[in-house]
Amino acid sequence: MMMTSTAPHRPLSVDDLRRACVAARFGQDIRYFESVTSTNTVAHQLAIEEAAEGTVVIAETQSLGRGRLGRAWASPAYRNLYLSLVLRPPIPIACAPQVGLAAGLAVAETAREWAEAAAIKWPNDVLVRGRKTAGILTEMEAADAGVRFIVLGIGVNLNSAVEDFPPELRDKAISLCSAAGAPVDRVRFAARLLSQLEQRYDLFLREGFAAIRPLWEGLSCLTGRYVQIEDGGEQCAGVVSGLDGDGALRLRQPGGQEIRVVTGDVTVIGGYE
Ligand code: BT5
Repeated sequence: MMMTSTAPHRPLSVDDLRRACVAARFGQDIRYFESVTSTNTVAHQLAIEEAAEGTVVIAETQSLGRGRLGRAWASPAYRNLYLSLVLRPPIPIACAPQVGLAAGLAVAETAREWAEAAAIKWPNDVLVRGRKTAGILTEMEAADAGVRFIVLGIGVNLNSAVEDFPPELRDKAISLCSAAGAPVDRVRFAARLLSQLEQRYDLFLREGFAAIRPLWEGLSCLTGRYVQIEDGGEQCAGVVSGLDGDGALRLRQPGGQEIRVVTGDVTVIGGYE
C-alpha cells in the first residue's frame, strides 16, 4: 500500500523510541517537538547549554529546515524523520568533515535495511536510483584548535508521497516508502539509525577514518563515474577514483592527473543509469 498525502497524521511515538534507545548512549535524552524552525537550531542551543553527547532533537515538521549554504530542506509533517544529534568528538577541527562522512555511512546502511538500492553520494547524501532520500548537515562549533561540539542534522524521506514534495523536487527526491513499496515504521527506523550512528561514530573515534573509508567506498554511487563539481563558482570535472585518506574526493581529470576535492556539489554527467 502506498501512502498518499491524504493519509492520516500520526505522531511518532516518542515513548516507544525512548524505550528502544534505553541501553544506548545516542537517544538517552530525546527532545520531541511538533514543529520547530530547524532541529539543528534547537540542538545547537541545547549544545551551548551543555547538553550531553547523544542528545537528540526530533520534530514532526520544520518551518525553516535547512541544507548546506542556506538551501531549504522540505519538511512535510508527520511523514519523515527530521533529527539532530549533539556530538562532542575529541578531534581537531580539520577532522570534523569525517564525522559527517561516518554519519552518511550509518544513514545509508540503515536506509539499505528498507531499500537495498540506497547508496552514498559524496559528501553525504543518500540516494535511491539517483534520487535523494536523505541529506546531512554537519554544523560545528570550534574551541581553540579543537571541536567544541558538532550538531549533526539528518533528514530522511520515509513516507512522503511524490505530491508531498514541492514541485521542483518531485523528480529529484524519493522516500524509502516509495522505493520499497511499503510504509516505513518511523520509530523502528529512528531507533535503527541512532544505533548505527553510535556504532559508526565509536568506530571512527576508536580507529580513525581509515576504518570508515572502505565501508563508505563500498556504498558509494560515484566511483568510476564522470562528474562535474561546482564549488563557490569554481568548476572541475573528472572520473571519481575514490576517497582520499582524509575523506576528500579524488578525481582523475581528462588530462590524467588526479586532484582532490574538499567541498562542492557533485553532478553526475549522463545520470546514474
Ligand atoms: C542537505 O543539504 O542535503 C542537508 C539536509 C539536512 C536536513 C536536516 S533535517 C534535520 C536537520 N535540521 C535542518 O534544518 N536540517 C537538517 P544540501 O546538500 O545543501 O541539499 C539541499 C538540497 O536538497 C535542496 O536545495 C533541494 O534541492 C534538495 N532537497 C530539499 N529538501 C529535500 C527533501 N526533503 N528530499 C530530497 N531532497 C531535498
